Amino acid sequence: MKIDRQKIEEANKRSLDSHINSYNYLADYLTKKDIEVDKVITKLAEFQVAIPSWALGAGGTRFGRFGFQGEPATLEQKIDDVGAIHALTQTAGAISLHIPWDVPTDYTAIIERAQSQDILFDAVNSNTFQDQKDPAESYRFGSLSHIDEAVRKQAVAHNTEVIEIGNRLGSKSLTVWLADGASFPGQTNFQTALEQTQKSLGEIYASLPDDWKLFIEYKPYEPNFYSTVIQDWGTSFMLANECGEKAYTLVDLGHHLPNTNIEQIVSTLMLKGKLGGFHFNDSKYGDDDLTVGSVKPYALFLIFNALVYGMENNPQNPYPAWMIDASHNIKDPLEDIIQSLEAIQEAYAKALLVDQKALNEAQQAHDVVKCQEILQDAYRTDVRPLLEKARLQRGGALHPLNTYRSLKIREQLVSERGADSVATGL
Ligand code: PSV
Ligand code: MN
Repeated sequence: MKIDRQKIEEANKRSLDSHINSYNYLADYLTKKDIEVDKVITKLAEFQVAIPSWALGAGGTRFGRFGFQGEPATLEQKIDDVGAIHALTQTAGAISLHIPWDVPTDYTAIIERAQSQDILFDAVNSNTFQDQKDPAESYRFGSLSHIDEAVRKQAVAHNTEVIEIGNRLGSKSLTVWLADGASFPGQTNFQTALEQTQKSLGEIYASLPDDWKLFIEYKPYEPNFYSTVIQDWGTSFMLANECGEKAYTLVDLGHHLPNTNIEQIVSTLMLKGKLGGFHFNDSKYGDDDLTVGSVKPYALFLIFNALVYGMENNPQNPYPAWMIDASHNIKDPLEDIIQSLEAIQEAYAKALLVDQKALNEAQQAHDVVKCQEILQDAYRTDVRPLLEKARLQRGGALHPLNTYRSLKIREQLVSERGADSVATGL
């Protein structure tokens, strides 16, 4: 199912006047504050976030899963779902595949399908946290960190295969999220596990094409509940440094213990040129995988403030690969992703409004009150008309969620795919 551009335009017409009024008002207000509104719009229009192939169906918990009607059952359908989100939001121009859930059968057809919907293939993700059918070796007690060489070899070979698959699709990066760890004290030797992991990552790194990047994700707990081998950004950073210059840390917002100062982590990594990838979501307690911005929008803004500063001041850091990594237990997954994209763009837009020069001056003067005022002045601005303008310029919907509903996209998906179609993946 492809969304007809004309239908989006028709829907836009209904709220165009109100958009023009609010945009003109805001643009005037910002211009008087010496903000170059056109530049902000261009940055927003260029900002693209990859959608993970595993987030297009309903997620679940260890207590069960409530399916959502019309889920994409094939890779083709997953690409179409991302295509639909992108047509509306103009912010989701890439898909991130998980192997072996998403191995293409016909590469040419898959590439064409993605291209026709303006979708690129972002980072490919390996999976050594599950055993596949009749595996030669089991990952029950780890993969890249395993004490048994045969298991490590299998896990390394899988990652190498993922790179090959990604290469055929035009991906340029591999993300390794390692679930390895221990569920009980004494279960593993921390030092051995770390050393084996370093060695395995080095072997994967050796088969990385020259123009590829390796993203090393960290997570403090789950599925192991006592320890994980790559538990925090410091461990990831250390491993990335030991691998080489094409290896980077990947920050997933949900992979921090409560109240961690993520914006400071982002700043440190960008200063060191090692922030490679970024996964968006939100949480109240842990890796809750909630809609971006639904619980802590101010924290998201502060993180974006650090990201914007890094993108403007740290040429040593590559442009990060952005991805949403959320799970939708009760919402329509596509609606949830649209909400997340809106929250991301909103936080980004607000961060772009921060008067960096004035902030620096206030910092130099130790004017703590002013520093806070400057940040909050940007945060309190209603930037939605800027987002609308950026979408409009690219042919997207003024109001993606409303348009998704008024065009009855979910209903169409259900009638095409059936009510009981189930997405592969998490
Ligand atoms: C598990 O926490 C997780 O959400 C990681 O964040 C990965 O990025 C993703 O699964 C897919 O492997
Ligand atoms: Mn993640």
